[in-house]
Amino acid sequence: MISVTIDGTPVTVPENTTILDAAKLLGVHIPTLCHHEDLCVAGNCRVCMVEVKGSRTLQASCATPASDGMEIYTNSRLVRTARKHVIELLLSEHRGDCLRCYRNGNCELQALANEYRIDQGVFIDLHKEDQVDISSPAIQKDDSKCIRCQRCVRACTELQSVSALCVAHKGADMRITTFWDKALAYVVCTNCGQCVTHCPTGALTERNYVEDVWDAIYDPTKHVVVQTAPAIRVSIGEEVGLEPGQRVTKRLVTALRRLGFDSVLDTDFTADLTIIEEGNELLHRLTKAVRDKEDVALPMITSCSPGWIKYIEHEFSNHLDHLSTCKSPQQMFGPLAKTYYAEKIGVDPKDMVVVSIMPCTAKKFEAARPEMMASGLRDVDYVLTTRELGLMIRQAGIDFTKLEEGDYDSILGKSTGAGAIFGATGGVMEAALRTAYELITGREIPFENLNIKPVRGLSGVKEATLKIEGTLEKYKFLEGVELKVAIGHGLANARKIMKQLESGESPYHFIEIMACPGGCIGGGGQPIPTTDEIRTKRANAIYDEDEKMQYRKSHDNPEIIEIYEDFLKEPLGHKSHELLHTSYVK
Ligand code: HC1
Repeated sequence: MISVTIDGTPVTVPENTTILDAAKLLGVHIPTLCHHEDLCVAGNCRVCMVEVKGSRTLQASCATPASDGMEIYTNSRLVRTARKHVIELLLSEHRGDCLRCYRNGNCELQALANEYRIDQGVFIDLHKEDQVDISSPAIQKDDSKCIRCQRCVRACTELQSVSALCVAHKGADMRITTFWDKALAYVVCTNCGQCVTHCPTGALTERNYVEDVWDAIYDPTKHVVVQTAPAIRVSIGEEVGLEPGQRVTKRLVTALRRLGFDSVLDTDFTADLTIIEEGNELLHRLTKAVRDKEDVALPMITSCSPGWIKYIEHEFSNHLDHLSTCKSPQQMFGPLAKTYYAEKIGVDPKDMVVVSIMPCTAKKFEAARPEMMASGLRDVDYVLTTRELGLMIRQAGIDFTKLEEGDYDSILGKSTGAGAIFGATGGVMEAALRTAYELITGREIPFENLNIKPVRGLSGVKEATLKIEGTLEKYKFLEGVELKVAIGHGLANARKIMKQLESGESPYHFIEIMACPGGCIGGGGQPIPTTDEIRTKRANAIYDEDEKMQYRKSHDNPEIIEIYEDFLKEPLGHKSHELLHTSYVK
């Protein structure tokens, strides 16, 4: 441990603690822009400068370790003046159309300019042409608002191992760009949106479809169906002023009705459906491999996360046969809404508009993929992020705290705890194991074993082994098999898992991969900020939701039973293949 004084107050901290973190321990806030706790130190914005006694220059507190006996001043005249100049310089290169900016009110640069009362300045437009890249259906990049802090570049490289964004040129010409300066739609971007959630300003945002959705709602000829992703119910609260980690499912339903959606339905329902289809697919592959000794692609890997799908298509396209052919729950919902549900409620599918509320920017890209037209129409018309839904709720003047509770419509509205936990890393695996156990053994999983703890939490790659015992007669060939599973979240972890698979050393039968750190609760469309502390609160809320549900296993969902009896007939059957399964692009 070492001792330092900060603004005259002594504090003891572990060795190698940065000045920034030492100050935090003491409750002293030092402003930063390039720093983000998810990312490595950059030290390039210089906003966090502090004075250290005996040092000739001011020091970047995020990049300077405290040393024993250091005397640090975070708020001296020198520091304040220098900090103010840095903010002025950043503002001089930043298009300050704050009133029209999507991040107005949630922009770190705006907050600092306000705090330091920067009331005049000159904007030097460094990037006159092609400032706004709207080539991607998911993400928008506006260089005129970029402060070159490189948080996006680090998120893309460190968290996601994608490196679609990079730094080019030097000095005043320096900019954040892509390989050969191509538009986002034409590079290896996975649309995951981690650049967006790590951007301090409005330089990177999701493509916003709020007005299109309002138009659909106001159109009396349209029946507008909304589906809500598992993670939304534990994060939308943050967009309307609640603390992270609040479960607001029933109020969310009421808010959506108040906004004017005609049918309020749930992606958790199709998450349950995914478990049935994917669980049977896994059993089918295991049967071929273990009983029939056929050469079949194992491990099978989940396919719910569209950022992950784009990543494997770009980076490991020789291994696409390992992906489950199941569409994601979002894309299972779309064609079911425009066929089965449309018929049930007597609406012409052409007059139906399907809107998804997702914690994910890549879902916008997924919905726009040409193969996602199993209903004969575009299956999902618009995808809004949690942030966009928050905006609609605020625009409509809805006070979330005063909303009464509501229930989802039926059918495609009922779900189980297994569907809910899809939103956290490890959740798909846990849901699948709950169902697989009962499918294989014909016995009910003991209540105390419903929470499968080894697959939970924020470790980058998690693994578990389950010995299969006491099988039904038809699965006798699986008796004694040790089922090995792994879970990865964040594409840098996906790369590790895929490298192992590529080298022929993957010991697993089944792998879950989610593109974003923490899974969908940490998705690129989630409230900003998102940090590990917030991810943990959202995940805990998801598990709490699960424990409070009437049903906790997908195969117990009465609406799932009904849709098979009524329409799909059997898992992996003809209708399922037509509507619920897909193939991938090399
Ligand atoms: Fe997800 Fe999924 S869990 S991918 O993380 O499988 O986005 O929440 O909706 O489709 O259900 C996201 C979340 C979401 C799908 C489901």
